[in-house]
This record gives sequence, C-alpha cells and structure tokens, in this order.
Amino acid sequence: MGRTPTIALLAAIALGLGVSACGGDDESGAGETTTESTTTTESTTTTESGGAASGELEGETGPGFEIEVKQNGEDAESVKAGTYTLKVEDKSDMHNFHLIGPGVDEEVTTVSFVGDKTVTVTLQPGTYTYQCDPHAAQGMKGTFEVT
Ligand SMILES: [Cu+2]
Repeated sequence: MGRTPTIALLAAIALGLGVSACGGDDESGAGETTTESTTTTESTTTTESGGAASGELEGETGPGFEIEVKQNGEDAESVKAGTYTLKVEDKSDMHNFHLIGPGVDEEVTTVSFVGDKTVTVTLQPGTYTYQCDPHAAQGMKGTFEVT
C-alpha cells in the first residue's frame, strides 16, 4: 500500500515533462523579427553618413475643424528633405488628411476613416501642403517647407 503514492508521483512528473516539451515547440515559430533588425541597422548607417534625413512626423485632423503636422511635438514649419514615417491621427468621420507637394500627392486618411494610419513619405525640397479636402476653403489646411 505504501508504493502507490510513489508511482502516482512519477506519473505526475512524466506528465509535467510532456507539457513542457509541447510548450517549447510553440516558441520555435517566432523567427520573423530578423527583417526588422536589418532595417534598424540600415537607418543607423544613414544617420551616421550625414546624408538624407529620416525621422517621424505626426499629422492630426479633427475632431474640430483643425489640421496640423508636428515634428518632435512642435508645429512642423521647416523639415529637412528625406524619408519620413508619417503617422496621422484622424479623429473625425467628416475630415480627411491629404498631403500634397513635390513628388507626393497622398490622401493618407479618407473622410469616413477614423483612427491612426502610418505611411512612409519621401520629402524633397519645396513647399508641402496638408489639408482636409472638403474644408480646405474654410482654412483647414497648412504648409511646411522642406529644405
Ligand atoms: Cu474637414
């Protein structure tokens, strides 16, 4: 009668090992981040070479009759030429976000769209206009210079 608990314990340990092995199989599928680390290395190289700028811009349209583009949290007025990630927050289903300038004519969000959308834009020297198409005439637009 004294042996039964021991056998039960061994069985429990064996089961436990089996579960661990299955869990290990699941983790082996996470090899897709390799591409991202390559991209990071490239952008670091670009910065060090002193060539074209790259960075982030933030656009916002709505919820009122307001539209803006910011860089580093401040109103973008002068931006260096280069490739940028432009993240637009569209806060209303009555406004869109449209960027127009040298080499770019992109409606990032549509009028009915609400939410965040991120695109990559290549900015060349010149004047860029961002606007809400239905309300540009009411002043829902702005510009920034790319140098
Ligand atoms: Cu609008």
